Amino acid sequence: MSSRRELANAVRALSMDAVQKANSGHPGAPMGMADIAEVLWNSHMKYNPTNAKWADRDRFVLSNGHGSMLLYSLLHLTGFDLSIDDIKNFRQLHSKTAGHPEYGYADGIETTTGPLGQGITNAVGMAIAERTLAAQFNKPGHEIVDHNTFVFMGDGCLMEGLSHESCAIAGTLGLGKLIAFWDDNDISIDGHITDWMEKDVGGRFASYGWHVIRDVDGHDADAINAAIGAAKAESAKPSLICCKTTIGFGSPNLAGTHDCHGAPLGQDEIVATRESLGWTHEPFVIPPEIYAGWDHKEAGAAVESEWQARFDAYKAAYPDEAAEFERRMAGELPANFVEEMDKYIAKTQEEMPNIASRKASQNAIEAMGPVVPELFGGSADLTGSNLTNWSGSVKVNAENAKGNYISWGVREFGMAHMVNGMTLHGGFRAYSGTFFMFMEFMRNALRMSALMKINPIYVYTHDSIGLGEDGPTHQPVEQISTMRAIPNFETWRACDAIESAVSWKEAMLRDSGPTALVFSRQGLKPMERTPEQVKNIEKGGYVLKDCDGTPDLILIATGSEVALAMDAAAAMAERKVRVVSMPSTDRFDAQEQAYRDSVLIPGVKRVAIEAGVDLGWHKYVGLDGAVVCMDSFGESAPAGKLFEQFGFTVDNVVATANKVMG
Ligand SMILES: Cc1ncc(C[n+]2csc(CCOP(=O)(O)OP(=O)(O)O)c2C)c(N)n1
Ligand SMILES: [Mg+2]
Repeated sequence: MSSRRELANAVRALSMDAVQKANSGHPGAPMGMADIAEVLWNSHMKYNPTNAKWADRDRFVLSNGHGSMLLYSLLHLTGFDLSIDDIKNFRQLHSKTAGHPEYGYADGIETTTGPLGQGITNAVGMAIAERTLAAQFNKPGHEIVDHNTFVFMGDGCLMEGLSHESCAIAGTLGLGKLIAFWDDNDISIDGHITDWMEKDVGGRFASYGWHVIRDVDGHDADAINAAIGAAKAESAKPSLICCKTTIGFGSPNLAGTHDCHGAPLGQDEIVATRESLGWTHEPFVIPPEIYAGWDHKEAGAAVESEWQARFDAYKAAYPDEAAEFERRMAGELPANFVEEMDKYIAKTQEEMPNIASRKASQNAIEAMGPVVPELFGGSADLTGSNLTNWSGSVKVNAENAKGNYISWGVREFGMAHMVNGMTLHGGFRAYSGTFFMFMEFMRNALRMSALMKINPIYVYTHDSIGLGEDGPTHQPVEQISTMRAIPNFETWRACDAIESAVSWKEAMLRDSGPTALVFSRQGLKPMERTPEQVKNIEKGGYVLKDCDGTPDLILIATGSEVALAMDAAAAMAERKVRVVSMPSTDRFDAQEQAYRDSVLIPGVKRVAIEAGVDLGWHKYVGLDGAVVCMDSFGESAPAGKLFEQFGFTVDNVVATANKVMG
């Protein structure tokens, strides 16, 4: 039988050889963490390589995503669908083995990592999801949800502010099944970290309320094994296992230095490393006894079938709950969702409430709540302003896991990446909430959810200068345009309660990308619509008010500026003016050309109105059109005064329109 060290050396060899072949990549971390990974994956972790998506598997997150070859080696060796050719294709176009682990590229990759601090934060979200799903579904004697979340992270993840946000709340919540390993190797890219790393990581985590296991030799399998055992035994606190390691372990001349962090070792050093490790096999050749030592297919199938038997017993005793569990883990909405939402939308159009769209958003959540039990909300300490809660909201906290709402604290970036983690875990449709301005704190989480094709919902209230007196620090100006620039990201800015309800419905129906719902602080006048117009809202842009014959001008507006466009059109009664409401340019762009041409008739002059920068609007108005917009930051004043000050008036729109029409 191969020794643990020999098994770990297979990871080292694959990692250094793949990086060498690609002539790029990061051999240091995989070689340094190989012994830890070997103990975890061979002796502790619960997973089935032939069914990577098994619901009750332990989750594994490589937060130091630059060490991707570590994960690829583990997936290959244990028997996931990742061949030796995939390993040889490391970092090549269309390979499963991208530079950093990419979610959806290969079985067993639980999240895309690379931006440091993000993986650990996703992992906290996964652990929150596990805990709450267990509380919602487990019954006495039937533990169908019961798994750990394991995270590897380096010094870089710990230096990132993001890790403070998520690890602090993980401690507060007492996430006992979260177990993180710190690759304490004293090295980051600039060299030895003494000059820039905090001195007492263990103390920091202890202060968060974590169970800290210090001074574990990350190259001593017995010590690692004991530490994991101790971590699993602690159920009231998350555990941090501080593993002292040597980066590039095995490389005689480069181990322990930053030179092996992110560059191939070089042919000569690889030869020397083979010798020092006693690894005599050719590159990409793994002897059968090593494969046998790693192969987890049989053990994985056994552990899953043991769970399946438990699930079958649960299903027999609680058939409805079992069906709900299966539906939720499959990410399918309840069968009556669309019907219920359409009823709610029709009712809202009938009642035409004159309310802020943030209130309309809350009303939509209230309508969805009883229908969609997987809805999980939260806000970064602005619940009363974001109106992200509803009458059925039950708070999740340290004492109570069986809820559907969380106060994330003042942690926007952490919130967004924890929500991503919950989404990746499965079983929840999770949404976050904050002031729109603070999307800036969250930007990389938005981007990562779009990149991963997952569907969290971002609720952003206080959408423009319309928020008034809080002033320019809180008034978004350029945010909506930059959000529209993110590929595979959908942004909605509703003009009234009806569009708000539709935007929620569309966000919920989206299954391969995230959605931001942008809402106002101030009241918005409801618009009259025919049923056909109500139906067209989901197309992202539609004719809200038309004229007879070909228009002289099309006014395009979003959000609070739609009412202004309507007033301006009324003031130009002598001209033929069409008003287009455009709650989502992303969605409108996805419509067929014929529909888009029917709304924005080719050749007709256009003016767009939005209380944000003009970036992106010339695509719709052309070079002979105009945009009534912001070209500076806002000011602190009542909203009405600000709209006047910045030109969002009927007079200015009419003057601009007249100039365009000539
Ligand atoms: C947010 C972010 N900033 C910077 C980087 C670039 N980067 C990749 S690895 C790394 C150093 C990480 O140090 P550590 O986690 O200790 O990794 P080790 O060198 O020990 O493998 C940096 C700065 C990144 N990937 N993400
Ligand atoms: Mg390091």
